[in-house]
Amino acid sequence: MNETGLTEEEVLVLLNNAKDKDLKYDRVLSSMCTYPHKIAAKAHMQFMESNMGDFGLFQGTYSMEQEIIRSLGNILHCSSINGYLTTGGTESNIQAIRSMRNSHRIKVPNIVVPESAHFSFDKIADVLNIEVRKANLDEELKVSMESLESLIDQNTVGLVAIAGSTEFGQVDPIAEISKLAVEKNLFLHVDAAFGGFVLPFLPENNEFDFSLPGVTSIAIDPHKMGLSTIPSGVLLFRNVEDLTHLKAETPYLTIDTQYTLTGTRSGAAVAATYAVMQHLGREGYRQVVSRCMELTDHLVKSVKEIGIDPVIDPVMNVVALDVPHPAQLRSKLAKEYKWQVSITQKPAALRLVIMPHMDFETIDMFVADLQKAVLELQ
Ligand code: 0PR
Repeated sequence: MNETGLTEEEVLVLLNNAKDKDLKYDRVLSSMCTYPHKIAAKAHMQFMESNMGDFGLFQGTYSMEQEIIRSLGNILHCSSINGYLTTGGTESNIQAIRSMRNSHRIKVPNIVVPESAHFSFDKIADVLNIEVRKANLDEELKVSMESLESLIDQNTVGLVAIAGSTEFGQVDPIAEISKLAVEKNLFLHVDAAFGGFVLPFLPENNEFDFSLPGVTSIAIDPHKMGLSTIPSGVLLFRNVEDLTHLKAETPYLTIDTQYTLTGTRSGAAVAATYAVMQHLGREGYRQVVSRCMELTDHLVKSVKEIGIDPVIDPVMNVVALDVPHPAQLRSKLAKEYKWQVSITQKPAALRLVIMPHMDFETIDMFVADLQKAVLELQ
């Protein structure tokens, strides 16, 4: 920072220079984020000073947060819903596991998660000092029930299931896991950070939410397929007691207690999420998801025509392609063809996320370049 400040114009030049170095989403097939809906961006700007860490001062924003929680409870089949807006899937997962851990008095607690769990669970092991046991996947890349069950012991405080895995977009057998959780009296957290704004809007009925009696909490991110602004995650609990395991006294605020991990929290993200949910409605989200699925189907059909198969038939708008040398292909596509794609670990494949910023023409251009890049690597 200089002693004397710059003019607004000078600062805007600096901002534009930085913006020019950022990639636009147009050729990005590796991200679970996208452009926020216009109305979300507007709402975000309107509520930028609003701090949900002391929501006694911001009752209007707080009422919007409550409405988001109620609406999502409705969509995810729970009338007794409790929760709050987090910064995203990582915080929601941390808090869900922290609640499980705090509700038990076990010296060396563990949780069992699918091997496909997001890397936030590795952070959780470290932050919460809890053992995270990873269950094997079956050939469809869903968690194996046999492996999951074999890892449970008397120190297990809960299970995790994924509704839309980060790498493959796969959904675990959550109805079966829910049964097991009820039988063993264990908490069950569903990580629907990505899939939460996809599965309810697909024509097929994928059982993953509170309609399953064993599900105790769900993470769902408006800043991914919800078309809200960053940082918007939501953590939902079926039972209010599970939220109270996260309680902290806040004697000098306008509120007496906080259940959140962060103190100061973005009211702008609350307003943005509320605005886009009100504006799109279920019908609007159905259209967003249906278009992403049409694009995904088109992509899969096109790559099959050039001899490339998906690792699994896509369940949602995440596709992993079985290609030779995925890592080299990824860097070739980035350097020579200016496409951002990512890769999966096990099995190694090329990973594409078909977000709302994609269109048919762009997919066709990508597939043409993919074909060239694959040939060049042979
Ligand atoms: N759970 C699941 C299933 C996820 O896919 C992710 C993130 C998280 C939790 C964590 O969410 P937050 O990142 O909101 O804390 N999945 C993407 C990933 O790690 C996030 C992402 C988004 C990555 C945009 C890249 C990118 O450009 O792959």
